[in-house]
Parts: sequence; structure tokens; C-alpha cells
Amino acid sequence: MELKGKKVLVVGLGKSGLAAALFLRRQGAQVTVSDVRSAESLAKEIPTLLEEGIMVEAGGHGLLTFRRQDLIVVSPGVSLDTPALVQVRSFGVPVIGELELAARFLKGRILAITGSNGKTTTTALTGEILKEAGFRTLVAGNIGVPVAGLIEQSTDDTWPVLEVSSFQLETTERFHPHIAVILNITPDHLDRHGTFESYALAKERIFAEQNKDDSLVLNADNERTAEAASRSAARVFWFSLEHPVEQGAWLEDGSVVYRTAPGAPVETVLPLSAIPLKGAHNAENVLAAVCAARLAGAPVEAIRRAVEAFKAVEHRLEHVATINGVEFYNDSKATNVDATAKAVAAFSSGIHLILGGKDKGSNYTQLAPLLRQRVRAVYTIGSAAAKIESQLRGVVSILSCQTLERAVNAAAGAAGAGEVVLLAPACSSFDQFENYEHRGRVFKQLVAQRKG
Ligand code: UMA
Repeated sequence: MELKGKKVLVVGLGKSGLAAALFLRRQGAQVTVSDVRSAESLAKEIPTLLEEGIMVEAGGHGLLTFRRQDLIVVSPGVSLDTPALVQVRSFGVPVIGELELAARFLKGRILAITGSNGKTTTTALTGEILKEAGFRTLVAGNIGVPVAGLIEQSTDDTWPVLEVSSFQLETTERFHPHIAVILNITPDHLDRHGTFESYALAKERIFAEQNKDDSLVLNADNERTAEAASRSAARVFWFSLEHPVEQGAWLEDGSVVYRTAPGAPVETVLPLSAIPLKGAHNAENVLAAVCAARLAGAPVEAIRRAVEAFKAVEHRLEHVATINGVEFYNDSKATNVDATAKAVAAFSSGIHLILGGKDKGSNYTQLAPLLRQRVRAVYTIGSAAAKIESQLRGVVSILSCQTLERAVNAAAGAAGAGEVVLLAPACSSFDQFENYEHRGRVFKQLVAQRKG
């Protein structure tokens, strides 16, 4: 793909947009960036861009700006339903995502991981395993490092380990991972994708360009994920917490085991007790990472060492503190109902659960059975509070707190020794915070203040 002299518009000036614009400029394109934010709120980015010879449109997406382009590159957070994009697509201007652009130039063999939950942990762990095995590894994508920023570091023998989201996959065309992993598909982002099926189909784009020389790793225990196998041209490998699989990873006699092909010897990879992460969902993430890493050629010993040394990723069921016998856990990344269910399931009882934030069209009643069994009280925050309260009324005691500060104080005040205060909000954070990381940091500060 020749970019020199091409007029390219980058839509959205977050991390991805900035990395894409700078890469395009380095390739000699005439680059413009368009963002709905005002020039004042882009004050940090604009001087850098202008210095590089990149034009900036702030405060909205002008149709004229969009029409003049040879190519449009969208950031993951920008919906394809944005009016200016709908119009230019109807005129035939090519529109691709930042991931698609970057992957066209990236060297090496791509290992890509998607799923509704567990993506970041599995991506980080797989990256650690490949590094431990001595492979040249680049970890990037939805994990917080735009792929466009790493292109020039990739070589033919690199393994880019990419966390990819439905937002990124929606705008791919030729994206072709050598190994693709789908961890699970459960409802999320319905406000953006409209229906569960269209969200699930966006995820399936991870294997759309794969062929018989590639591998697809699927969760045998998740129905919507397993069914994708029938549409894949790749060799399918499985992981399961529940039963042995023909080829892939599962649990046997308290150990993680792996088999490369039907009938091949079963390899014992590591005992379950050596996994330093809490919760069954994390055992699933380890199975997926083991499978992907074995397929990439990592030896069992390297896998064992990397898993044993792995620390929980920040904001994912992260242990924050123990104060007067009360455990505080930060799972700010639990931004959908399924992730919250997994976090709650990691503790047997005595949970004081902070729920709420910005609703994404979710159904919170699905949490009812788990809440009845394990949760002492729910503390609601943010704009989704009224919906959560109306859906969970009568299931569990609910205290309306509005802010995270009040919720932490109320939950900490009510929790007794041996109990847990858990931030696993089932919502996105954008009504009260910049992002889930910001929400998680504020939670940790509030807990730290209680330590005194
Ligand atoms: N914007 C517009 N027009 C719009 C919408 C947004 O101009 O119609 C602008 C905003 O004003 C803002 C910029 O676009 O300036 C933000 O772009 P972005 O939302 O794509 O954010 P980035 O900073 O580029 O971060 C993105 C991912 N964000 C989203 O998918 C929402 C990050 O994933 C990812 O880490 C990063 O690229 C690097 O690859 C975050 C995320 O929440 C963690 N992902 C979702 C999830 O995990 O559930 C999918």
C-alpha cells in the first residue's frame, strides 16, 4: 500500500489516532486529523501535530474535510454510523480502522486475541510467555498500546501479540493473524453494535482472512464462541475448563494439560495451584494462553515459568489492600455484566459490591442468582444506578451512593473481617471518569486513604 503523497484523514485524536497520524506522516502522506473535541481540549496534541506538518480539524467532523481524502483511518472509539463517515462511504472513499492500517505494514507473524472478557490478561500473559521463550515479541492493541506506533520495531521474526476489540475488528479488511484466539463472546457494547449478533460477527472477523495454515483457538465451554468453528478455514484448537478436547488445552487431575493433535501424547504443563491469579475465569485465560503459546512454539518449561511469575494486570481483580481483615479488590475493567459475574464468582461469600457507571444497554438481572448467593450488599454509582436498582430490587440489599467515594466509604463501613469490598461495576466509566483506569486509580486512592 503506497501512502506517499496520499491525502489521508485520521478520525479521532486519542492514542490510536495520534499514533496512526504520525505513522502516516512518516510514510509521506498528507495527513489531516479530525476530532469532535474543541481546540482547547486538544491543546496538548495540536502543537506536536502541526510541527510534523499534520493538519487538525477540531470541534467536529466536517463533511468537506472528509470528502477531500484518498483514505480515511478511524479510531476504534469512532462509530461507523458517524454521519460524515456514512456519507463519504457512500461516495466510495475507503474507510479502514487503525488496526487494519497498522497490520498492513506490520512484519512478523501476528498472534491476535479477542473476547468479551479476559483479553488483556491473556494478551499480557501470552506476551510474557513468548518473551520467556526467547521470541522477539511486541505486545500491543486494545491493551493500551496502538499497533500503529510499533510498526517500525517489527521484523520478520517478530511475534506481534495483539489484543483486538470488536471496535477494531469491525473495520478490518485484510487483517490476518497466524494464530487467533476468541476467549468468549457474551453481551457487551450493545449501544455501539446494536445487537448481540452483530457484535459477535465483528469478533468473528478475527479469523475472516485465515486459511488452513493458520490456527484458531476457541473456548469449548462458551456456546457462541464454539459455534464459530463451523465458519473457520483455519485449524481449530480448543480450550475447556470442563472436559478434555481433541487438540488444545484443558484441566486434568489438578493440572493444565495440552495436546497438539488428536491422539498425540498429553503434555502436563503446570499444576493449577501454580496459577497466581484468582478466579475460574483466570484459569480459562491461562488455558487459552497455553494453547496459543504452544502453537507459536513456546516450550512447556517457558510457559510454566512465565505463568508462575505472572502478576494480575492492573484493574483486573487486582488486590488493593487488607484493612481490618477486609479485602479490597479493584476490578474496574469489569465493564460488562459477564465480567462482573466472573469477579463475583471468584469469592465464595461476604461481598460488598460496587456497581454502576454508564449503562451500555445491559441486562443486570442476569446477576441475580450470584448476588443472592454471595453478595451482602450492592452500592450503586453513576448514571446507570436507577436502572440497576430497578432491575435488582428485592434480590439483594442496595444502597444508592451516586459517587465512588460514598460507595467505598459505605461498603468499607459495613464490611466485617473476612469480607470483601469489590469494585466490579458492570458499566463503562465515562459518565464520571476519563476511563476505567481513572476509575480504578480513584478507587485505589480512596482505599489508601482509609489505610491512613
Ligand atoms: N472521537 C471523535 N469522534 C467520535 C468519537 C470519538 O472525534 O465520533 C474522538 C474523541 O474525542 C477522542 C478520540 O476520538 O479524542 C478517542 O478515540 P478512541 O475512543 O478510539 O480512543 P483511543 O485513545 O484511541 O483508544 C483506543 C481504544 N479505545 C476504544 O476502543 C474506545 C483503547 O481501548 C485502546 O487501548 C487504544 O485505542 C489503543 O489501541 C480502550 C477500550 O475501552 C481500553 N476498549 C474497549 C474495551 O476494552 O471494552 C473496546
